[in-house]
Amino acid sequence: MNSARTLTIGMCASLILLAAEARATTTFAKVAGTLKLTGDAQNDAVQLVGIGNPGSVVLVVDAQQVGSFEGIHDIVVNTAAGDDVLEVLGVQIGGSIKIKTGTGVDDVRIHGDNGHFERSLFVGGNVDVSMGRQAGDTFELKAETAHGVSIGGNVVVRGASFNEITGFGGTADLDATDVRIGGNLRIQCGVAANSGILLVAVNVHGSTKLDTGNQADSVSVASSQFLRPVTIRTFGGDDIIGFSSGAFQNRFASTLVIDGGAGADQWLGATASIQAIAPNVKNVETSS
Ligand SMILES: [Ca+2]
Ligand SMILES: [Ca+2]
Repeated sequence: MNSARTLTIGMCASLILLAAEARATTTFAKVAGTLKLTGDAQNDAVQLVGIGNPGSVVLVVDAQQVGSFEGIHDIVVNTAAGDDVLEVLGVQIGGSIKIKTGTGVDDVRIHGDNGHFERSLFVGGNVDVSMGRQAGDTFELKAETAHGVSIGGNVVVRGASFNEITGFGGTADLDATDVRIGGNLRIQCGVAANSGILLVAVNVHGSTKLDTGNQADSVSVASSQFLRPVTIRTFGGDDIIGFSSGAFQNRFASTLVIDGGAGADQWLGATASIQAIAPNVKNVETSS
C-alpha cells in the first residue's frame, strides 16, 4: 500500500470516529415496570411511541427503533446536556413520567398520536418535567385533532421558557379532545429570558399555579376550566395576561388570584371569564 493511500484511509477512519463520537448515545433499561432512559452530553433525539396493549411502548432513537417493551408502568428519562428532543406519543401507562433534560436548549413533546397508531395519551400518575431553565427550552403537552390527553395525577413543569398545554375542544365544556389533568397543575418558568404559558382546552381538577419569570412574559388561557384555586404570577418585566372571550371563554369554579409583580402589566379579557368568585388582582397596571 503506498503511503498516500494509507494516509487517506487513516483520515477517513478518523472522520468516521469523530462522527461516531458526536452522535448521542441513549441507553435504556426496563427494571420491573419502569422504563429508564439515559442520554449523554450530545443531542439526544428520542421517541417513545405507544402501541398495542396498554403499557406497550416502542423506543426510537435517531429515527431507528431500538427497543420494544410490554408492561411499562412508569417512565424515567434523563437526557443530560446537549440540545435534546424527547417525544412521548400516544403512550398509555398507569404510572408516572419523570423527565429531566438538563442544560442545552431542549424540546419535550408529550402528545396524543396522530402520526403512528392513532391513539389518545393516558398517564395514570404524574407528569414531572425539569428542563434546565435555558432560553428556548420548550414543553408541550398536546392533544391531537382526534386524540385527547388524560393525566390522572399532577402536571409539574419547571424551567421551560415556552409552555404549551393545548387540546382541541372548542369551549370550556368537557370535550373529547381536551387535555384533562386530574391533579394539580404547576408551571414555574424561572428562565432569564422572555417566557410564555399557553393553556387551551385544558380541564384542571386540582389547583393551578402558573409562575413566569422576570422578563416580558405572557400567559394566555382559552376554552379551559379550573375546578380549584388558580394563581397566576408574572413577577418583574412588562407582562401580558390574556383570557379569551365569547365562545372561548374560561370557567373558574373556585378562586382566581393574579399578581403582575413589578413592571407595567396588562390583563386582557379581564371580564371575559365565567367566575364563581370575584378575582383577586394585584400589581396589574392595565386591564380591559
Ligand atoms: Ca443529551
Ligand atoms: Ca435545557
